[in-house]
Amino acid sequence: MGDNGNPPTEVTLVLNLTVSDPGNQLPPVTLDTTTVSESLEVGGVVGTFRARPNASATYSLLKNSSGTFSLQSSHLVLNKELNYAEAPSHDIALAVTEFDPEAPDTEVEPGSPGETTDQVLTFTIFVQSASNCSSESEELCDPHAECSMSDDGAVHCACAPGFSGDGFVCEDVDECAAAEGGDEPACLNGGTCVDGISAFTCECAPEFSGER
Ligand SMILES: [Ca+2]
Repeated sequence: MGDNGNPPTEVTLVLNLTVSDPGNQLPPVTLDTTTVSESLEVGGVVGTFRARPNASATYSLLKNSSGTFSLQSSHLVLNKELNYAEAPSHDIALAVTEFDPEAPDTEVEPGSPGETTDQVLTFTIFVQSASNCSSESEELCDPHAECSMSDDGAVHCACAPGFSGDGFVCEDVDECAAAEGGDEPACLNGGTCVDGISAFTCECAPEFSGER
């Protein structure tokens, strides 16, 4: 049986078009890290800017959070002590002039080798508090441990009361066993000792009542 065209067949075409203009793509200048420890000393490297492969780039800071940073070639260097409580993050603006010797120049001087690109990029640098552990460093500690950090950024873990260990692995102290070490049993008159956190409790035998 053929299609006589009645009723008319409805056809829906969905077209997804992605329009891109390679001339407007930003060269991927990146900063290799955007977090810095509050304890980094002045003169220390916060991070390093990286241009496209094959491209050479020169950088200058346009916006610099009251002179917190300086540039040494492609390195972002700390210029002032950081204070997490006063400024947990810093916004900077970077002027980048990139020269890619392998890109065909299509605009300024057709025919000349290489392409120069000027752009302004913004970055936010996040300060990590030296005294508070980040969630990543917290994970190093046992769930029953407190995390702290020293000025050099080292993570310290200390077992909570009632637990023993090195802080990275903490085990519940058996208070019943500790109490058994004395002259009398932990629980009197045949009571059953139940270990708790930093304590033990006694379940009395049926014919007795009381704490122990
Ligand atoms: Ca215990």
